[in-house]
Amino acid sequence: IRWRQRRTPSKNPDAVRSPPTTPMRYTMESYVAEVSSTDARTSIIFTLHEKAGALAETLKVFKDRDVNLTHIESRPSKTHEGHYEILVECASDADAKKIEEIIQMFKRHASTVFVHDFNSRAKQNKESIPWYPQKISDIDQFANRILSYGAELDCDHPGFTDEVYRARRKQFADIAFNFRHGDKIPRIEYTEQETATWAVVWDQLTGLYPKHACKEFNHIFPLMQQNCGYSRDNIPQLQDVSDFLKDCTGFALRPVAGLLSSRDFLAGLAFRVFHSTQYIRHHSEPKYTPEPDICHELMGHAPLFADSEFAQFSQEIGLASLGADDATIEKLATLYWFTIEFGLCLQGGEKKAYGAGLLSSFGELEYSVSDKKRTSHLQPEIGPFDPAVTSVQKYPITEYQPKYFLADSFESAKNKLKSWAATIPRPFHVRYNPYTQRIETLDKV
Ligand code: HBI
Ligand code: FE
Repeated sequence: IRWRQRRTPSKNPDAVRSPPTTPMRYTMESYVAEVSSTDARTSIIFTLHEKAGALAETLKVFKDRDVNLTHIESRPSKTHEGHYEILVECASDADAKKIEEIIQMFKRHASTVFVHDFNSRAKQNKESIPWYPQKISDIDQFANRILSYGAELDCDHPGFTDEVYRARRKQFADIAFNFRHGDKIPRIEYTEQETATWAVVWDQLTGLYPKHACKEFNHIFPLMQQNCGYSRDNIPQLQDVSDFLKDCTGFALRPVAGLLSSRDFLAGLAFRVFHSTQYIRHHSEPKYTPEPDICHELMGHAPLFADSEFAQFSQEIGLASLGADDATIEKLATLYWFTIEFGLCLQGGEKKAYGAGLLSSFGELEYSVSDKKRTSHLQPEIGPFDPAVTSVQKYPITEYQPKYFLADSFESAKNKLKSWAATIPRPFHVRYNPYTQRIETLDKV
């Protein structure tokens, strides 16, 4: 597997983290709020559900504190159906303390709050924490900011000139684009041609698994055949695979329309959500794909999310990424690369593959674990998995990896990752509450 646009910088708005959400007592309701202030005025934009009295209720927050409003506007929200965006401006002579109280109020009630303090940019940049999803449905927002639309193919893509393939890809992209948390993933009737492509990949890979895949993978793979439709002649449905994973470890699949930023992609893992493509590579080159496809996701990634330790390891990478600075996100994406994509582990004195990039690549799977030189490639270098070292290793994306990292077990990799993650400069701790499917944020003191 060779994906091109791997290393895309994540662009995140200046944003300040809101404190852990408390249950709503007040009926004030806001999904998103954005606060901008200059010496002259403070403006607040908030989103309200269309409901009689909702606006009056919210404006009461200002009235109760004697803060005079000099301007108010409303418009239907383009991003939240049935909601209105309200802009209010507070008078320049308003009491700063009162305004701060109001902002805190919004922080308690909005799922997302952006604060722009134009008077202290420098300070703001240093202290601002990138926004991150706090509840599982916040992941819906990622769909609006994919870096590339999965239906747009590069000119060197094997399906570039195939109109039928391109139309098919658009169907998949639209399904993913319209998917919302809680929806069932639409079932696909794969064509004979698509299923034939899957069978070619299946035949190649399943022959190598007994010898080269890690024991956890080999334990789970037959279970996928029994429980969620894995077979040579059937492309499994994402919903069935997701249901099975949910049963095993709570992991869920979510269709994705294109490439996500590392920040968004990793944030999904914090909620045990894995973004998966649903289309298959072009039939003209069944052994090659320039981007992740369903063969890579379902043969490479999905089985190990049914393993408890591997699931925990994956979630730890995700949790470490929440609100982290760009340099840390880069390190975590590198750790993801050398573990979840290209990881090896030592079992019974032998190297075995657990990374999805290896488990879905006929050529690289053998190359990565063999001690003998079998191909024209040089033998890869192998180092012990050590987050401090692994996280800064450079890597190529369009050829076999020259270096792999060897873990002792998923449990040990998880513990090493947790210790390393504790050294990430972040002024808060996060933990996941599986009952509410929310991130709980605790300030470090
Ligand atoms: N986006 N849709 C999608 N699929 C991936 O596998 C993916 C991604 N964005 C980033 C990414 N993978 C990783 O390479 C790391 O940057 C996390
Ligand atoms: Fe992958």
